Amino acid sequence: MTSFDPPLAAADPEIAALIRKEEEKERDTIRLIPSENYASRAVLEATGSLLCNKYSEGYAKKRYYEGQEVIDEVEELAKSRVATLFGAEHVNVQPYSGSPANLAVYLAFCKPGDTVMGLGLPAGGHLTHGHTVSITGMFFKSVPYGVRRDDHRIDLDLVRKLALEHRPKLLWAGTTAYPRALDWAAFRGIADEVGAIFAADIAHISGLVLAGAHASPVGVADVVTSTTHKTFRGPRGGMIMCKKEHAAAIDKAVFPGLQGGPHNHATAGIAVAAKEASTPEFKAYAHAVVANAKTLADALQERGFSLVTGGTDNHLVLVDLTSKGVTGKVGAQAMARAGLVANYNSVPFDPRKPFDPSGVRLGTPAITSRGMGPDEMRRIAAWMAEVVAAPGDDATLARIARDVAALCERFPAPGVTV
Ligand code: DSN
Repeated sequence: MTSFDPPLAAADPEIAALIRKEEEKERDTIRLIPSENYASRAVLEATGSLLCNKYSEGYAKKRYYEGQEVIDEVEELAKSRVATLFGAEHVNVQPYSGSPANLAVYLAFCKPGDTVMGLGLPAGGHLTHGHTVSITGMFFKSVPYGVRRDDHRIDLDLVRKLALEHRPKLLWAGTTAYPRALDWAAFRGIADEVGAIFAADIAHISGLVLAGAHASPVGVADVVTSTTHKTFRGPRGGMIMCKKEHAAAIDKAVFPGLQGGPHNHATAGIAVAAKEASTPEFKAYAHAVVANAKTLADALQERGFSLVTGGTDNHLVLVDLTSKGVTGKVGAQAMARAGLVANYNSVPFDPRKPFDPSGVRLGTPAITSRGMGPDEMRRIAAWMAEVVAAPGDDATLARIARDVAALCERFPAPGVTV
């Protein structure tokens, strides 16, 4: 049998080589994309396990397939660990990722055509909070709210005004490119005033929330969704937490409403990540993510960069490169050649198109997982200043890329084995 079951390097050298190449990239570059992180070796091992072989439609003790003794235990362990971490009444760990988790919320509480409200994508919201090109903007009547023109912070007066006018069924609070803390209580108040379900999407900040580095919406919102691979540092996946009264509706929406069999290997990875997140080390990590983001923001401002909202409360910094005379795309592409991997991003009221916007989005979750601290944040800001001053200067970019790789060598990345 062994001869039919060779290891990856022998079975498929092409894919093995590509995985190794990606591992080298993740090892040798400074990864600044705020939605990315390094999953630990233990999380990777669980996620790459043969639990992927099993079909388990349903929930523990109520499956449509036999042989679930082990899977039931894995899923229940993942659920109870997540529930304890966040203080949640009910948890579902089956969503394949953040977008399916959010779709389950629509399915649980809305009918097609219902009115929904969320932060508009151009202001830092997520596609699935009702953006026009998303199914959530096509099948529901989406009324986006935005940020104020003067300080680029969420305009809660506008949220309330729009909510009173449009009486949404569902009100989202959650962001992908917004550097400030969210006022969960204010959203709760507005939802109550208009009889809306209040859904908080904490995909970007779930690791910060569970560690107390960001206020928690659990127990405030009716339902809380998250991915599991960002600041939570787990495998790619999704989870939903809700009050007990909504448990049946949420579970039914995930399965059979939207999905078939859960990805049991991902569930195991979530369980491992939840165990890791329960440690004092993880709490220190989450607070360091925020401290690093603040140091990075200050260092960038000292070098004349213009930041959306003038700073950060969380894990990300949104830089408007207009004053530096480069677009977000040119800036992000030059940064990548220098080993600083970020993504170009729209800034609020951006006059440029999303495919070549004015900003770059930076985040500290991955670099903090490597143990980088204030000195490295200042170093990164200095490199960024050099890059945007000479985005076409190949020699400068190559020299910075070498220095970046040398710095990375001092900070081994979790999960990277090459
Ligand atoms: N939009 C992704 C990001 O923030 O990178 C997450 O869904």
